[in-house]
Amino acid sequence: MKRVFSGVQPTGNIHIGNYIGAIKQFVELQETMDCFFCVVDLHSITLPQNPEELHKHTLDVAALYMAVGIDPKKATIFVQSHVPAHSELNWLLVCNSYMGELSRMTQFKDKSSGKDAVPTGLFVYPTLMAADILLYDTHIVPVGSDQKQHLELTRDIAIRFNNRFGETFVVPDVKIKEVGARIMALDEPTKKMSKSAENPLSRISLLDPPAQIKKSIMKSTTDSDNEIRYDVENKPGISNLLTIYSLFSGLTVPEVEKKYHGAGYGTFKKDLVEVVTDSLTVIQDKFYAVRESEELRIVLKEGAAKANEIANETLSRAKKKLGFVML
Ligand code: AQP
Repeated sequence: MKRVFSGVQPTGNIHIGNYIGAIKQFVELQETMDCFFCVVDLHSITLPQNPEELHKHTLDVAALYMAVGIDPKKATIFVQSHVPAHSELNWLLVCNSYMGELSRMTQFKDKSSGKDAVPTGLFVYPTLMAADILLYDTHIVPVGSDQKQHLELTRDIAIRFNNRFGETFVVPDVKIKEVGARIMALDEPTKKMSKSAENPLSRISLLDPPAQIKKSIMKSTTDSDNEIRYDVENKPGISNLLTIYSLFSGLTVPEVEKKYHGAGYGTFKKDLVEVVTDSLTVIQDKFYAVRESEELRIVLKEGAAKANEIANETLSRAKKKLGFVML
């Protein structure tokens, strides 16, 4: 059976971009593949985090995994810092990667730009991500398009290690959705929607109350010609909203365009509020039930045990290949 690995950082509340671009695929993949879904808390501290919020968001992301339909009987849900092999393999990979290739990562350039003091962790974020993926002999990594470059680097690192030390790692393939792989910010639709963007109206979080969802959508930036037509280059705002409508309603983008032919942006946005709110209310009801339950900690404990077992085997394999003495 093919193995799947993916993760989400507990850097804030999961937004509909994370959901549509990545997590919705997790739910589908768990039916046919051996899936590992991780809350990547070690990644999140590559930029400063408030400890109380980090703690809360870590449990929130795990509960949201379950609320959107990831079934712990079918998939393994765990927290990255509960599996020490991630940090250890990261070091082995840091020593088998180059400053040049890491400096070329656009996420590093974006997140470090304008900062006087750039955390070293931000620079080696991609080797930690490679460690996450390679530890589980992963075949497929479902992610949004912003992670494509990191995946390519993971493949390069795995191939290089295998060539130098002999077959050690499975070389993974990336899985990016055709529609929804890059949901844009509502206030600035040429930038991607992000958990850590300053303006809360730039995103819709899965836990936003209906009034907040309404405010974000009704205030979203659109052009002035009032024609509901998908055209990313000339009409990025309305095209982004059409994508969101399509993915929440199950209609294709052309079907949505047809439905709203001749209608104004106001009508379309009002209906979009309803479509998104209806879906998120169902998720939120499940979330609050799971978040309060004892089940969540049990799932994370069992997930960590299973993840540790597999990760430790791969780590030992890599250490032996490097020539470390094993007892
Ligand atoms: N806007 C997006 N559209 C589609 N997919 C997205 N993803 C992120 N943003 C979008 C995908 O969601 C998964 C989890 O992302 P992450 O937690 O690893 O963090 P990120 O990619 O850095 O995204 P954020 O939400 O913008 O977080 P911050 O603000 O902390 O940097 C990944 O598969 C990602 O591709």
